[in-house]
Amino acid sequence: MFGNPGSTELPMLAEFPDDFIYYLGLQEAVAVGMADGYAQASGRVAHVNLHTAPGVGNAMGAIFNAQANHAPLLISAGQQARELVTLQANLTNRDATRMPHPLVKNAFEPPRAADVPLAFGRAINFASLPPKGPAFVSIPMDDWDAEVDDAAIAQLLARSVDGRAAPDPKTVLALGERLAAATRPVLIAGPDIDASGGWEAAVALAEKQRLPVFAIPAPGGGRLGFPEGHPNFRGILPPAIGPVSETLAGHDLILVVGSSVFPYYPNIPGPLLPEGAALVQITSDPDEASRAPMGEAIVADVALTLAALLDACGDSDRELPNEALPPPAAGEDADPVTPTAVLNAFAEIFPSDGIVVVEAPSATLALRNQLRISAPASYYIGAGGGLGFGLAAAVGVQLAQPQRRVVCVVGEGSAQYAITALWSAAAYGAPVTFLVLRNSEYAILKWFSQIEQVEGAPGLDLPALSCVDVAKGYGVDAREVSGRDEEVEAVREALGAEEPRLVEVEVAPGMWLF
Ligand SMILES: Cc1ncc(C[n+]2csc(CCOP(=O)(O)OP(=O)(O)O)c2C)c(N)n1
Repeated sequence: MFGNPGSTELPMLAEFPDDFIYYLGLQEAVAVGMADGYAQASGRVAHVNLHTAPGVGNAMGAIFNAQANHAPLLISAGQQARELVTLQANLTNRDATRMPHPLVKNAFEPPRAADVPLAFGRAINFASLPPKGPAFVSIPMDDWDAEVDDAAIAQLLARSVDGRAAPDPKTVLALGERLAAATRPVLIAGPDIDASGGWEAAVALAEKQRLPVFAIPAPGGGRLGFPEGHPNFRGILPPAIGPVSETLAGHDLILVVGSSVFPYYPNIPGPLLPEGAALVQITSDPDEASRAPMGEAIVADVALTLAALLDACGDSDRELPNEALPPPAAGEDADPVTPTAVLNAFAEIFPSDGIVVVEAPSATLALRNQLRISAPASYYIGAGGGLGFGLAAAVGVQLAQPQRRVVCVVGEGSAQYAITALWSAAAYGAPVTFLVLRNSEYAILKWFSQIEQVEGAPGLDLPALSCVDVAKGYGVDAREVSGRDEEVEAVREALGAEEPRLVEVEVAPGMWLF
């Protein structure tokens, strides 16, 4: 259980069982962010417990991220005692189930104390059924004294729900035939390929049908859906309508798997699809299918659909039209060092089974291009774009995957939104390496200013902001380094440590695409 407690939650935490661990987040955004990372990296529902109205309020940005990430979370929150709710005693959440809307799949406050276990079971099932996401239960603090029916609890504990839906075989056969008959089909790989366990099937399909593969638009986007060092991989789609259809020009069948169509960001208008192209989306999320502005959709489990599609089409002798991506650039020799050079050096020492959690907006594309991560469950970025995911999720991912090393690559601006996650990393011995890229500005917002033709916006510079002393205050060993060589030495040492470490590198300002 992740959480931050208050008086309304103490009765729930009484006689906390030995076979549970409580991971304290010093602010609710951190508690939810850790739970999000843990849920995604473990594939299981994570429980996060929040403090009545103000705790839920603090957590809202992180709940927004968890929803975008399709992270299965049971979110519980305390509530005033039932007999004091109507007179609205202090800390009453006056509309507890409305507050987390529209960010949760279901929000509920049981009408009777005896229904609390059933309400928990219901929320857990909501969270884990597709599309996975957060579900919320509010519990009046005096409910924990109520007697429950042991037989009913035994029934609840014995339950399981499985929501993996197989696609209609006829639809898959027809798609297989269309794929084989297409002249220049292309695969667009989204985050639910990885989350559904469809990574190998996606690779096998691309190889069998000789499909060039693009990743869905970034920055943002969530997990990777395809190995980025694979010869079929062609790069990352740009994040706007016009540029996406320009990039996909010449393709006659666009197969989008495990994603919305598309996670666009800046408003750069243009045709939704290139001339002569058809689009088919495979998603387990009816909402993603419903809101797509073009194309057809199959709503079913992504991994099951990929496996069925693989069976439905034969080997193609189609030529792969383009060369594989060029090797990554090393980056300029500059002072301060460029993010490209920092990430190029990092790629040399990044362990083959390492995991990266990213929240470095102006350097995300450089990171992708330098690392070309090619293993499943190895890359996490907030799909929603709300800052505060990075540090907290990195701790949660590390707790879920103790045998792998987690590196959190983070901008010094982004780090502030969940900075107290450093304390949780130290307190629970999560040996995350935090690699802070300090450029003393909100670089991506300066880049956006150009796109949006905004001049003179205030609040885009971050002078004298360093994470090193702050990290020490939270119990994390931290050092500032300068240049490639010092960075490599410090990160290598951090990767060998048994506790969290923070390495901050001063980098050149600006936006870095490679
Ligand atoms: C909760 C939240 N608040 C504000 C923003 C807007 N925002 C997007 S990127 C960014 C700057 C991040 O700064 P930093 O981590 O230093 O990265 P850089 O852009 O310099 O690479 C901000 C403030 C956001 N995405 N989420």
